[in-house]
Amino acid sequence: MAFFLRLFRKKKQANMTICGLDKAGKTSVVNYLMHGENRETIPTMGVNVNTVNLPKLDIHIYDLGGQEGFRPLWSDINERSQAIVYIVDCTDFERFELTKNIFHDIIDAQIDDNVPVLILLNKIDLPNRMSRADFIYHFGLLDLKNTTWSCYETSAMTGGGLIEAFTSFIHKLEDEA
Ligand SMILES: Nc1nc2c(ncn2[C@@H]2O[C@H](COP(=O)(O)OP(=O)(O)OP(=O)(O)O)[C@@H](O)[C@H]2O)c(=O)[nH]1
Ligand SMILES: [Mg+2]
Repeated sequence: MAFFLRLFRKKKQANMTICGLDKAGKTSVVNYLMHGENRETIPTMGVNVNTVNLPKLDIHIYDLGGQEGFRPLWSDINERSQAIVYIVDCTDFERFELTKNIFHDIIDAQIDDNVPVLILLNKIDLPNRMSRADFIYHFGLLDLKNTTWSCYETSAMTGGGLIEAFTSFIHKLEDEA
């Protein structure tokens, strides 16, 4: 009986939000995940939603617009998400404090402690970038006591690091489904 119930049980759903400042590479990362290649993007106006159908789980990916005017939309979506991906442009030293503050506001005010957080240090194909170790320290990741986080270097231009970053993150979501 349990076997038949499993066969006909409705598949689990999870929302995954992709956050980060405008031009960090959120849509480019989603494009690489969906199509296996870099595709030209335009700034996201509001939010794009894509669904990935895995055997045990449907993941609804919310790719948020990062421009200032769209950021007030984030909290409602983050509050309904089971996973957060936060993307930082590793060459954007000028807006480091801004993106750090926005990140910590999400962690402190918009998600529960049990929501896993994947941080991508994106655009590693470019020169003059911050190192992962410096980033982890200065971004305050070591101060996060209750959040399960992981941090990977990625390039949505070459695809570098994306498989490594998402494999264990998505398996974790599947296991929890
Ligand atoms: N060199 C390099 N360029 C990238 C990378 N990822 C994104 N870009 C470029 O950065 C620019 C912005 O990328 P998007 O993916 O549109 O950025 P976004 O975070 O979705 O921006 P908003 O939608 O405005 O919030 C585009 O010109 C991309 O081609 C990367 O890993 N390396
Ligand atoms: Mg975008």
